[in-house]
Amino acid sequence: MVAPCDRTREHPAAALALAAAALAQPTATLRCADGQQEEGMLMPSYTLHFYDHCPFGHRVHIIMHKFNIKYDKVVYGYGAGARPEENGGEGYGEGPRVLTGMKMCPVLVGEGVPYPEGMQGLPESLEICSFLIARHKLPVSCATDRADVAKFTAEIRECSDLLCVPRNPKMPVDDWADPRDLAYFLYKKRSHGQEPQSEAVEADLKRQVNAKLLELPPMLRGKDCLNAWGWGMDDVLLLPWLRRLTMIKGIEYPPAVKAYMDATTDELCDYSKYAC
Ligand SMILES: N[C@@H](CCC(=O)N[C@@H](CS)C(=O)NCC(=O)O)C(=O)O
Repeated sequence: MVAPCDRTREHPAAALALAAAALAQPTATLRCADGQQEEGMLMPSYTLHFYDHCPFGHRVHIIMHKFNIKYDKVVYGYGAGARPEENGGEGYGEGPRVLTGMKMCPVLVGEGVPYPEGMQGLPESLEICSFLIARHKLPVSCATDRADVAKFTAEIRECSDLLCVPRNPKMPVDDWADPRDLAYFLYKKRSHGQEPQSEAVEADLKRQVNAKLLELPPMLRGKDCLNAWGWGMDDVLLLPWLRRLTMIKGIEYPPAVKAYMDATTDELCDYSKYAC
């Protein structure tokens, strides 16, 4: 399997070694919010533990990439850390459990990152974003809880969930490097009632997604962002669900939506190249 992005294959011992290295590494020059280096300030080193396909982890990648915060990446096989006895026999190894005791990503590791008691990393995507925003004084406006955005996000998630089930494992990322990763993924989805659908059902779901996307342009009140006062957490919360759509062939992005998506980049695999 070809991994198009630079990432390290998960292994419990390697994860621990990386975590320890991240803690021990000296600091470098701090980049501030506009990506410029600030004299005399120090940039802590970070390691982000994640799954490429995870929209929650994507929130953190967006923030770190936008503000030029350097980090090493450790991508996990999706089955790593799942307990076979709790998952119909699927799962293997320890995965991210070595960091937090939980089979859950993303997790941020690094010097000065406040770990909850008993953990070797900070879990929870929004806590990681909040920590980074506070520490690096990033100009990111807080989430507004806009009702129209919340409704749109819930609906686009709902009509794309089933389309992503068969496509996610076809993306060439290390989440699926081991056959046991796919087996666990399919088990997990099945246990939530999510199975691959017939062509006819998929065609209908694609129509729903395309219709939904037409609702987004008038909700973009700023230049390539949701709010008139600029890019912020509302965008960080929505964009990962739009990125997920790029693995689906036949999705039509209105020009304003395409511009909105293109305006925020990250370092993850470009799913659009592999849309199916
Ligand atoms: N509340 C968590 C949710 C993270 C989450 O659900 N991550 C998923 C991947 S998208 C996960 O780790 N799932 C583990 C599993 O299902 O085995 C956050 O925002 O960080």
